[in-house]
Amino acid sequence: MGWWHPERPRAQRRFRRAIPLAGFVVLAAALSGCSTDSQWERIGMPEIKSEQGEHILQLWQGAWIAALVTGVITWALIIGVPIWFRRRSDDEVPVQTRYNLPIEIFYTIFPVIMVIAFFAHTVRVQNIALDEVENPDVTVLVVGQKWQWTFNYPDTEAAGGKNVYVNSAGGDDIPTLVIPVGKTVEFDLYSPDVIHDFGVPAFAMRMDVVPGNDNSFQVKPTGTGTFDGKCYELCGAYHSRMLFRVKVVTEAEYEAFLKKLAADPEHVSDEPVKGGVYSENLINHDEEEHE
Ligand SMILES: [Cu+2]
Repeated sequence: MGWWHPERPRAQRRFRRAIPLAGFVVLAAALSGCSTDSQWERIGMPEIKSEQGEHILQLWQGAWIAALVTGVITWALIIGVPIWFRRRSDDEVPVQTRYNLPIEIFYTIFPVIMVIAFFAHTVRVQNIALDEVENPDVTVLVVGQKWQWTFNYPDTEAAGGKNVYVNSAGGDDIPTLVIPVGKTVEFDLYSPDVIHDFGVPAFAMRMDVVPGNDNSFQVKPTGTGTFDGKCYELCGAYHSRMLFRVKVVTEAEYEAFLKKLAADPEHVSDEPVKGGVYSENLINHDEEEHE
């Protein structure tokens, strides 16, 4: 093999050093930026205000770091190899490689390991995010109907044991769901008509509201403030109107809010409000049809 150009072994050595170096640089840059102060560091996620959401944000960041490290190594190979191993003189015969067993084993096994790692972390974080404690501090019966949200507070009773709820006052009014900070809040999801999806970006949580299958999830808000919520499932003509606000307040403010609500006849009903007149007609109509 004496006819090999003397440049080649040096190029190969340089190439071997470059791969771990590129990976290390990306990993170091990514890990040092693994805080949540800016949207760049959160990789597009909003500021997260729930304990469950923090785990989801970490999964999101970790997945991007892993994908980026893989990407940089792959880009370095695609761009680097033709440069490092280019023909350096006209009378040179390129090295005639048919296969490289270690590399073939590497690029078969490594993606499988990556998929297993992504899967394991996703399952781990999903289990944390969907974990429910036996006795949540607050329970809200969330009703998604065509086309608005109603929030019943079954833990609270108005005079005479009546139900307390919040929904839209009609027109452009958006209902506001008020919950206390630092407490475990359970959302029991109910739909009288079609599939909706109850979600709050600031909590990094959402879940389908399926008629006949009452889902639930819990969040522990980590900061006060007012956040946007919406329906995440295209549910019909006025799906875009299914907006709501979430106001996370201190416990004292929360107690005062419930007291005020219970004293307001507009927010008190005999039974939990599980759909407006429209959906009640729809249910009655369906039942008549089935009789
Ligand atoms: Cu909807």
